[in-house]
Amino acid sequence: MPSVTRTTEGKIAVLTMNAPPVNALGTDLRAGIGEEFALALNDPEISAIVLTGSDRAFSAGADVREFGTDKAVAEPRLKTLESMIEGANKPVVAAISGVALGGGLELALSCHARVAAPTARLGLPEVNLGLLPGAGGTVRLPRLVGAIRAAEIIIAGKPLPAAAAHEAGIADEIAEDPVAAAVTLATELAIKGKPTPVIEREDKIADFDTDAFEAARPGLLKKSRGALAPARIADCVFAACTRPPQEALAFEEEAFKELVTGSQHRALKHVFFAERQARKVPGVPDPKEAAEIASVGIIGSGLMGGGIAMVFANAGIPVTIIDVAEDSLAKGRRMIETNYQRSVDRGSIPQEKMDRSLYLITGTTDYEGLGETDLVIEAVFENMELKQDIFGRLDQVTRPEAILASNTSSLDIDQIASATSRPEKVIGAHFFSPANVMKLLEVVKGTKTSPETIGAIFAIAQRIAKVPVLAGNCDGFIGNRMLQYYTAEAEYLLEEGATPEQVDRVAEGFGMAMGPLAMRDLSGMDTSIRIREIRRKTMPADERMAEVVERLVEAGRIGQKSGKGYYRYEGRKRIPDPETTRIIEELSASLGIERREIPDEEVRDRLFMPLVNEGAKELEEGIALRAGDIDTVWVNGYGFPAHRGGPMFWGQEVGLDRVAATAERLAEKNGQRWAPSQLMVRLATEGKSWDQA
Ligand code: T1G
Repeated sequence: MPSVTRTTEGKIAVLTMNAPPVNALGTDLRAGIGEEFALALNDPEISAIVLTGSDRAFSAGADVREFGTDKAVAEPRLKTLESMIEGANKPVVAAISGVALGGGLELALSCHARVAAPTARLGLPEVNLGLLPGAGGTVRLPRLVGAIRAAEIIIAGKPLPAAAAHEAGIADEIAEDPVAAAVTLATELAIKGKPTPVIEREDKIADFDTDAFEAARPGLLKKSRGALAPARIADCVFAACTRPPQEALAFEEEAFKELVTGSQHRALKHVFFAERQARKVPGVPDPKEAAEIASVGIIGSGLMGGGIAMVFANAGIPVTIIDVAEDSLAKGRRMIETNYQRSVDRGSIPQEKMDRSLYLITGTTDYEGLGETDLVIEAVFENMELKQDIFGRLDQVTRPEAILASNTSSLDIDQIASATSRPEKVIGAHFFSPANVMKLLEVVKGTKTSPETIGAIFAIAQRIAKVPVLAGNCDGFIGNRMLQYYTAEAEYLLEEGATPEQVDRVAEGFGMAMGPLAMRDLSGMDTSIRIREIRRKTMPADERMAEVVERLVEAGRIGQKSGKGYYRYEGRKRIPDPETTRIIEELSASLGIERREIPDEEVRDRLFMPLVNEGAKELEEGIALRAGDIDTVWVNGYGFPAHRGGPMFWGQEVGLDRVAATAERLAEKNGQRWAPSQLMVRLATEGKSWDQA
C-alpha cells in the first residue's frame, strides 16, 4: 500500500514517498502526501520540510494507469498538493534521487528548492504519452529556464541528467546525499526565509518576446510528424508568459484535458505498456535471475557488427570482434571511431565516454580469442552455408555455457543451430540498422532454444537499452515478414497509376519517418535484384511480383548512390522525375494495366492494412505472442508512428472489418497469401479486440 513515512532531523520533517516501484503519484500516494504535509505544516516543532522518494525514483509522475478514471482527478490532486506546498508557512525542499519525471518533477517544482543526486534525471516526458505536463509544468518551467528553452525541454520529452538540470536552474544543488543536503538547505531557509515560489517568479520571462517565440515555433515542432501534443505545449508555454499564472494554469488544464481524452494519448499509452509487457515472456525466467553476460564476441566487423559492438561497449561490456582479415578489422575499427567522434563533435557524448567504449572494443582474426566469452553474435552477410560454418567453429572454440546468437534478419535459426552441438544455446538476436541507434531487438527462438537462453538475452537487452520482443522462427520473423506486403503494395500501386511522390507523401503523412520508395532509393535497389529473382522462383503460382525495380535498375536508376532511382537527387534532396513516370507507364502498358487516379485513402489502406492482416496471421501461428508485441516491433524497428499505437492498435481503431475487406480485395488481385486472417475475421465479427483473441 503506497504510503509516506515521516522522520525528523532536528526541526526538519523528512517525508519519504513509498509507492514501489517508481512512486507513481496515484490517489493513495497523493493522499499520503497530503496528510503528512498537513501534519508537518501544523506541527510547531517543525520549521521546514524535506520531500523525497527512493534511490530509484523521487517519482515517475502521475499514475498513467489511472488516466481515464475518476481516480486521476480524486482529491488531493497534484495541483492541490502543489498549492499547499507553495503556500506553506515553512520552506519545503525536494531531495531527488533516481528519476523525477512528469508530475513528479512538477511536484518538485512547487517546492521552494530542489537538491538532486549526481545520477538523478529530471524531465517532463508527457509528450511521449501524447500529453503535456498537466500540473503546472508548462507554467513553472519557463519561470526557471525561460520560454524557448522550456518549450524545447518539454517538447523533446527527454529527461535531463542532474548536471544539466542544475545548469539550467531546475535543480538548485547537486549532492551525493540529497536528503542530508536538503535538510541543511531547509534549515538555512527556515532561518533566512523561504525563496519566492517558482510560480511567482517573473525574471526569466520578463523579456518574453511574442514574435521571437512564434518565429521559433516551426523549429520547435519540426519533429512532430503529426503528433498533436507538441503544438499544444508551445501554446501553453506562450500562455505561461503572456497571462497571469492562475489563468495560465487554467489554460494548461484545458489543453491537457483535450489531449488526455484523445486517440493519440490512447495509442501512446498502449505503446508504453506494450513495450513493458513484451519483456515478460511466459515460461522464461525473470531477466533479473538470468546468468550474467560479462563479455561478448562479434563475428563480422561490417556495418552491423560494428554497430552491435558499440552497443555493448556503451554498456561497459568488453567486446571482441572477429573478422577474417586484418584490413577488414582495421576498416571496421575506423568506422566505429568515426561514429563515436561524430557523437562527441555533436556534443551528445563526452570524450571520455568515447575513449572508455573504444577501450572495451578489441579485434582479432583468431577465433581462439572467444574462448572466455559468454555470448557471441554472428553478424556476417545472409548466407546460410557461411553462417553454419561459423557456428560450427564457434561450437568448437567457445565455452559450453556460451550463448551463440545470429543477427540474421530472416534465415532459419534451427538450420543455423543444427551446425552446433548446443541448439538450446542458439538464438536469433536481430538488431536493426543502425544497431547503435535503433531500439528494437527481435529475439528469435529456435525449436530447441532453452528458456534460460531467452531469459539471458532479454536480460542483456535491458543492459544495452534495447527493447526486446520474442519472435518465432519463420521467414522474416515478426517485422520483415510483414514488411514485404507493405513494399509489394507500394510497387503495385505504381504499376496501377500512383506516382512515387504520392505513395511516399501518403506514407509520410501517415507518420512514417520516410516513405517506402524513398527508403528503397536510400538503401539502393541493385542489391535486391538477386533476392527478388529467388523470391520470384519460389513464390506461389497465383502471385506475380511487380517489376518496377527491375525496370529502374535496367535504366541505371539504382537509387541515391547513382543520383537517381524512383527520384532524381540533388545531394540528398529528392526530386520527382518524369523519366521514372515514363518507365513505369511503359511497364504498365506492357502488363496491360490501365492506369488510373488512385485516391490517397486507398493508397493508405493498401500500404498499412496488409501489415495488420499479416500480423494477425503471426498471432494465429504463435510467431508473435501478443498484438502489443507486434506494435512494439513496428514502433521501435520500422519508424511506425507511435502516436498511432503500432499497426495492430491502428487496425483496431480503423476497424478490423475494414481491414478484412481490404484483404479480400487484395487477395483477388495479388494472390491468396493476402487473404484475410481467420482470427481477424472472427474478432471483427464478434466485435472483439486482439487481447480478447
Ligand atoms: N505510471 C504508472 N506506472 C508506471 C509509471 C507511471 N508514470 N512509470 C513506470 N511505471 C511502471 C511500469 O509500467 C513498470 O510496471 C514499472 O513501473 C517499472 O517501470 C500530471 C500527466 C520511470 C524511467 O512518462 O519512463 O505525470 O511492468 O519497467 O525501465 O503532468 O518507467 O513492472 O508492471 O519502465 O527502470 C509522466 C514513465 C506520466 C514516466 C523507469 N511520467 N515511466 O524505467 O522501469 S504522466 C512518465 C518511465 C504525468 C503530469 C503528467 C520509466 C522509468 P511493470 P519500467 P525502468
